[in-house]
Amino acid sequence: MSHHKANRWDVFCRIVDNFGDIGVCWRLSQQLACEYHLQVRLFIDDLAAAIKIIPALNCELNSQIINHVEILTWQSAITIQPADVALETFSCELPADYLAAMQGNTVWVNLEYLSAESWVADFHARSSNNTKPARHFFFPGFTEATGGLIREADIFQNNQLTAKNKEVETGVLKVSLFCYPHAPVSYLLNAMAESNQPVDCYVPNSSILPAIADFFNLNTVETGSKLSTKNLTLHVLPFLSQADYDKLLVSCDINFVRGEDSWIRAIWAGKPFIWQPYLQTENTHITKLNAFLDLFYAEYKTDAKAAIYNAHSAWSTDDITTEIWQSYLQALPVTKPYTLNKASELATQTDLASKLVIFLQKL
Ligand code: TRH
Repeated sequence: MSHHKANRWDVFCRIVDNFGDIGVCWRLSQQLACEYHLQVRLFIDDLAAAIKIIPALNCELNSQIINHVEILTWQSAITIQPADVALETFSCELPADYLAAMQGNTVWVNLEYLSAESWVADFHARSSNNTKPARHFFFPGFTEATGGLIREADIFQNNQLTAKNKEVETGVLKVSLFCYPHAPVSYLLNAMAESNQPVDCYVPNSSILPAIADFFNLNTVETGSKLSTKNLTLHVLPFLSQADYDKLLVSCDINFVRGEDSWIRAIWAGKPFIWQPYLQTENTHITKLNAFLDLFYAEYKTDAKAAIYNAHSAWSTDDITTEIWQSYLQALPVTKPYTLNKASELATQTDLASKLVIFLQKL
């Protein structure tokens, strides 16, 4: 087996919509640079969009170094000497000139979307020889037979320390809310308002603010607003840095998360969470949702399991009734230790960056 020298990595990120693409690419690039001391260049097609996740970014520059990662515009890739590894993300397609310049020296890997479905293990680490050079497929996942989950060194342990320091019983349930605008937001807020327990709901600024304004009969809501009705108090936060968002997740009792990256952050926060998958055609997202629930809650043995499935299914399909929400809350004393335990179990698996580095060394 030949051992490739793989110190220089080029990561390619095309921002399709939302923050998942750049959220994952930025997190992973920093980890490869800071924890593995690799030389990482991150090519981004839309710096103006990326600034949301990388606030230090200067959109005027073709090249800049932030936290040990060199960030370049997409156009820069046209004239550049390819690195040892070209990491395409989410099948974004490498720039044609870059691809032509790769010749035999660059290993080409595509980082796929995360899914808990069982087929992932079979497809992980396969290669296609239809292209020159060959294209390798790296599938993240929840079992050792897959490419693993993005997890920075000590993040889970550090989160647990933060959680311990923050623990104060106030009798108020803390919920964070990050979801797609088509989620049944008003049903959820209504269920929280009508529930028999006071709720503090924290909403980082996102595309659901119009739905929140609607619920409170307002034209608009702004960052910093505090809105109350019955048992619900809603706090509109700014869009947080990735690190501050992690802290929010750790400090809440329940986290609503979505897509790809916030989903995994919720797991490392170790707190009960409700995940909304990215909407896909033919209900593919519901298949993904159920595969995840079956995997994550496999050892959840009580009758309350239905409450978790019902809450997820309602959140991803139509409405979330007061009854469904109340049942989810009733199950919380069981869900809480279960989630922490499951998260710590997942945190013992080899993480995605490690697996990627090992994969490249072995190719
Ligand atoms: O934004 P998303 O919906 O991203 C999606 C998914 O990745 C989906 O699979 C993909 O097809 C689509 O993009 C193109 O959700 P996600 O993945 O959770 O990404 C959000 C990122 O934003 C994540 O890195 C966390 C970060 N974030 C903050 O930094 N601050 C915040 O306040 C919030 C709410 C999120």
